[in-house]
Amino acid sequence: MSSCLFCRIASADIPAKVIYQDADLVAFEDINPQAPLHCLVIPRRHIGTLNDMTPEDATLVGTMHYRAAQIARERGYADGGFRTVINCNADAGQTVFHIHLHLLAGRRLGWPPG
Ligand code: DGP
Repeated sequence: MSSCLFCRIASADIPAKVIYQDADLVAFEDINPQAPLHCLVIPRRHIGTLNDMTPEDATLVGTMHYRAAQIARERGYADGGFRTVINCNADAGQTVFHIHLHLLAGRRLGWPPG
């Protein structure tokens, strides 16, 4: 059994509020939401950080963004706006070392992020 939290969510070994899933990706609600819509889009395949991406992963990471935009649209946030973020390593605030795309929407988001 994987020790990676998000691998275990992807395999349904640990429960999560899943919004979308297919052969490559899973999207689920963040356990500590920072906006009315805050979900995470992850690849099923373990990739630790953006630093671990290979050229073959580029399409997958693009598809993660496409899926996030689709979820935002389905929830009615496409026109008002939304944000996608991937934190990479400690200084950026990454705490779970399985690449994940945050999708945040439903409130006015500040810039720059803290
Ligand atoms: P980051 O700081 O970018 O590594 O974001 C990790 C996010 O993962 C954070 O917003 C909280 C979320 N998270 C951590 N543990 C769990 C969990 O067990 N379930 C769910 N749904 N989200 C989690």
